[in-house]
Amino acid sequence: MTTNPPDFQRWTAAQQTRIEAQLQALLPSAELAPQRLHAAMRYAVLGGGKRVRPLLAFAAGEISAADPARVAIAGAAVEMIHAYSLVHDDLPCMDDDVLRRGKPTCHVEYDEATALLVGDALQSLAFQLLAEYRLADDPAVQLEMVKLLAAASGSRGMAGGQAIDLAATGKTLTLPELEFMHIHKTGAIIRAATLLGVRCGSVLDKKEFERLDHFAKCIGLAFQVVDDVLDTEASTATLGKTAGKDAQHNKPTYVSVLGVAESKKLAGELRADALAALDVFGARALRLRELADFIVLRKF
Ligand code: GRG
Repeated sequence: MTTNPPDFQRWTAAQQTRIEAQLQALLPSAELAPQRLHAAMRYAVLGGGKRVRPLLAFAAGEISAADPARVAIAGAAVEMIHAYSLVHDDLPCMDDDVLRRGKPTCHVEYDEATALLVGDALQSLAFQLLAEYRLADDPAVQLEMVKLLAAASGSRGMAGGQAIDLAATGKTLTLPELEFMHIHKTGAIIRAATLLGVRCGSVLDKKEFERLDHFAKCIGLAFQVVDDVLDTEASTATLGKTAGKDAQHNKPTYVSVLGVAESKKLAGELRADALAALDVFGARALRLRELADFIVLRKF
């Protein structure tokens, strides 16, 4: 495995700047009532995070020649869902954490009730955006996009995965059970980001769409395998969130089930599987290939 080339780093920085500006513009101003809620929403979303999900949307959009202005809206909607999940996950009733993206968590900086509302309002805003802006030429495709993000966020997606995660604390899971949990908790939104990005452009044929879907599923799971390894190997300062929490909370993870070496091997296998799925796209999938490497090789 090689590290990502400078050209990819420039592309990433440009997309991150673009999504930051888009989020800035789409989030309600902190001057607008209710000011405290809006300030807390901006606190939770702006100025932090790797923006992996919008990056995947932009990269997938390159496959279907999507208008980046459309992808930026779709990517912002997904990032709002992701930010909401982090705010709620950090609450005392869930993971009870004080540090996120290198700063105090939302409920620490504001209060628990505000953090709860931040998550609620971000989720609503995400769907408002998907309904308000023209993101696909065919309205039926746009409706599919709304359905895709809703399914990925709900009880058969991220929220369901989180429920399984909470119930699994202190228990031993088999590898298939662990995989099921992570495909839902983390993988569903990563998959949705990729598919929403491509849906902003020309319609792929069935085979192409299935290959991209396979890529998205593999890379979503790889993301979580790497996340589990980083939780044991990286420092709190590097991660910008409390390291070592999985073991501390006695949570089943890839590391607890497989060990570090086997987890790294699995991440490599998932990366290879993801990359093979992109063969059909040739040069159009350059950024997706590079992102797959970034997700598997990242140190934070
Ligand atoms: C509360 C409904 C609800 C769901 C929470 C996604 C999730 C479910 C919780 C987040 C906690 C967590 C550590 C999940 C594992 C992987 C993950 C999503 C890590 C954070 O994503 P990054 O690394 O974060 O992309 P940044 O800050 O870079 O955006």
